[in-house]
Amino acid sequence: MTISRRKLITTGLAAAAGATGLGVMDRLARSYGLIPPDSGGVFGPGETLTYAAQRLLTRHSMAREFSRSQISPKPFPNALAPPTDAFKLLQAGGFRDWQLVVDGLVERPTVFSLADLRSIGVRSQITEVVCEEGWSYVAEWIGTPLSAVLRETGLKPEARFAMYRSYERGWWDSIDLGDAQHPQTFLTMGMNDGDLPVPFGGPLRLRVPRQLGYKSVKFVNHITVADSMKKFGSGQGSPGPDYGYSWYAGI
Ligand SMILES: Nc1nc2c(c(=O)[nH]1)N[C@H]1C(S)=C(S)[C@@H](COP(=O)(O)O)O[C@H]1N2
Ligand SMILES: [Mo]
Repeated sequence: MTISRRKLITTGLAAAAGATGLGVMDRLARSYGLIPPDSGGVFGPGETLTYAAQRLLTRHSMAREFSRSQISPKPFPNALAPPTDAFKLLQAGGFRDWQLVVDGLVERPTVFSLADLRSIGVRSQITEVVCEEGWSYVAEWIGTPLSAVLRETGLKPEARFAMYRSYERGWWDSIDLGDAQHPQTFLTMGMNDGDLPVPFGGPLRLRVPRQLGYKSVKFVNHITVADSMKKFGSGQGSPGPDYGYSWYAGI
């Protein structure tokens, strides 16, 4: 997309939102694939404008990467529900039986072990986890880019979102394919040169460094590629919007 076209669309969206509102903006945004799944919620018009503007302006931008010396010495993880017995059993086995299911609108639905993911290719990034509550820390994250995993499974033409679920009850989220295929979106297995500790989401956490911490779901065990988020939960892309947190949390 050329700059002038971008400008036209963002200006158009802003003008439409300010003036006659939502009908025009909705039509414009819809025709360019810029409607977030929570556009129908209380903050709907605002969410659409934020998401659309970010998509157009920062689709390919990178989250800031830090140097090794900037790694936070003693980050503390957010509080978690106590692990279930089934999880402890997996942990006792060194997570050799951990499975990541990738299904939905993919050419080849696949079950990956952690070793399978490693064999696809492992990379590292030093990025920041930023919680919406105002704290953050920098760590090195080691893992397999989600884009590489999706290349293994292939994507059907209708694919638009990657929905991801956690082993932890109630935790799931989704990102659009732009973010799913972004070079910094990793399925992480390691942190600061060691295995990813359980409190930080080990054995497998999806790191989405271009969005707030709550999108980086811990204990990921299932990814479903979808054309729409309508059929999941309350249809807004994640549980967040039900509690006032926007689905798109770009930083
Ligand atoms: N499964 C799961 N994932 C989760 C959470 C959680 O409680 N459970 N908390 C989220 C929130 S709100 C933030 S800010 C980050 C916190 O990451 P940290 O514990 O590494 O600081 O993880 C996110 N991922
Ligand atoms: Mo958070």
